[in-house]
Amino acid sequence: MAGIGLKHKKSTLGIAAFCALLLLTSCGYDELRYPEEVDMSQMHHGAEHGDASHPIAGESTAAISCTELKEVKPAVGEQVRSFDLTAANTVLNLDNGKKTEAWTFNGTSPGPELRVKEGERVKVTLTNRDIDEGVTIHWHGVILPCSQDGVAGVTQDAIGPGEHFTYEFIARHPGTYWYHSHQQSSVQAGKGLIGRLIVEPKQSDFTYDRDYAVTLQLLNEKLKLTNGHTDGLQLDAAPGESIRLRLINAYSEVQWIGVAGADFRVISIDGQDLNGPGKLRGQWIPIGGGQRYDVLITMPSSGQVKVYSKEHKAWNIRLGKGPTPNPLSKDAPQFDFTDYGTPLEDGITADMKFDRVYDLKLGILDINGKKFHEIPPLLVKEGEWIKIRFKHTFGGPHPMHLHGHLFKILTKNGKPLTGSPIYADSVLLFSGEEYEVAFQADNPGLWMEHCHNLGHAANGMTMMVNYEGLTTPYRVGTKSGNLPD
Ligand SMILES: [Cu+2]
Repeated sequence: MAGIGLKHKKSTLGIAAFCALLLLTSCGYDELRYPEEVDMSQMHHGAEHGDASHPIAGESTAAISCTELKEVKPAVGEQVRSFDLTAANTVLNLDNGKKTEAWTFNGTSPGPELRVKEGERVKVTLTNRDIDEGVTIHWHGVILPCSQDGVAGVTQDAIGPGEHFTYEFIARHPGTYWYHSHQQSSVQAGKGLIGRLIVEPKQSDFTYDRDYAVTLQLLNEKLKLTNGHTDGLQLDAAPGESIRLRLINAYSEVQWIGVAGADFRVISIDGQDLNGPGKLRGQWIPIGGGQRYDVLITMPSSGQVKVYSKEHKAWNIRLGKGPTPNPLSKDAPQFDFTDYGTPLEDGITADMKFDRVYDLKLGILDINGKKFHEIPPLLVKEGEWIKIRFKHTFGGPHPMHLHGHLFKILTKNGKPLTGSPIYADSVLLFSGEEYEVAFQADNPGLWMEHCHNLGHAANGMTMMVNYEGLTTPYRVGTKSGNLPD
C-alpha cells in the first residue's frame, strides 16, 4: 500500500513540476512573442554569424528606409487596375443554412478573387471597418517593393478601425497567388481575412478552355470551405475541354490532393510554370500551407473528374457531370517534383559560387534553436547570390516561405533536381528532409522568412532576410500593437 501511495505522491509531484515548467516556459514564450518593441531591421547578431567581413545592418552605407522603396510612378496612359477591400466583422450565411462569425474582406471569406493581367499596375485600397486589432494585406508570393509587402511592424503599421492603406504594385509575374492579413496572421487568416489574386499570363505554354481558381480553407478552426462552400464545389466542364485548375492551400496543414477520373499535369507550382510537365495519373499531390499547385486536366468522355483531399471530404471539387470516378488508392504514390518535367539550363546550380550560405535547422517550433526576433536575420546585399540549406530535424511538416523573392530549389536530401527547374516562394519539408534553395538578392528590403503553417509561425518559426543598410520606422511589439504573426 505504502508503495502505491509513494508512487502516487511521486506522480503528483511530477505533474506539479511539469505544470510549473509549462507555466514558466509559456511566460518566457509570451515575452518573446510579445516584446515591447523590436526593430526588425536591427536584429543583428554579428558574433553569431562569425563573419566580421560583413558589416551589420545600418552600418554599411547610408540607411535607406523600406518606406522609400515603392513602385515607379505610372507612365502616362498606363492602365491601372483598382480594387477596394474592406475588412470587417461579419456574420456569414453559409450554404448549409448555418451562420458563423468571421472576419471578411468585402463581406465574404475568401474575399473577392482579384484577376489581373501580367504587367498591369494593381492598386488596392484596404479599409478597416471594425477590426480592433488592426489589419494589413500581404500579397503572398508576389514580388513587389518592400513598402507594399503588408507586414505589420516591418513594412507598415497595422491599419486600425476607420483607417485606410493603399497598396500599389505591378503584377510582373503571372501566376496563382493569394492575399491575407499579416497582422496576427494565424488568427486573422484563420478567421477569414484571405482572398485570391490571379495574374493571367500574356502568353502561356499551356492552352486551356477554362481557368478556375479554388481556395481550400479552414475557417474558425472547424469549417472546411472550398471557395466558401461547405460541401465542396461543382464547376462546369464539358467532355474534351481542358481545364486549368489553380489550387490554393490557405490552410496551415499539408493537404494531399488527388485527381480522379483523368490524367493530369502539374503545370505550375507557387505560380511559376514548369518546363515540359508530363502526364500523371493516380498520384497524391502534397500541398503545404500557403502553396499553390495548378493542374491541367483534359475532361474525359465519361463526364466527371473529381479533385479532392485525401483526408477531408469537404475539400472536393467536381468538374463536369457524370458518374463519380473511382477514387485513388490511399497508398497511391506521392507526386515528386524533383524529377518531373524537362530540364532547362539557367546557370543556377548547387555548386555555383554563392556570396553567402546560410543553414537553417528547423525544430518542432524553432529555427536554429531560437524563436521570433531572437533568430539572427539572414543578412544580404543587393546583387549577391544566396544559398539557404533547410534541414528539418524533427516534428511536423514545415512549408518555409520567403517574402519578396522567388528561390530556385536546387537539391533534395543532397541530390540535385533532375526535372524542370522549380522556382517557388516556399518549400515544404517533411521530417528529416533537407533542401537547398538559391536566390539572388535583387529586391532590397526587409523580408520575412517563416513557416507557413501559421500556427508554427505564431509559435516562433519566423525570421527575417534583411538587406544591409535597410531600415524601417515601424516596430513590432506590444507598444505599437504590430504583431505580424
Ligand atoms: Cu512549420
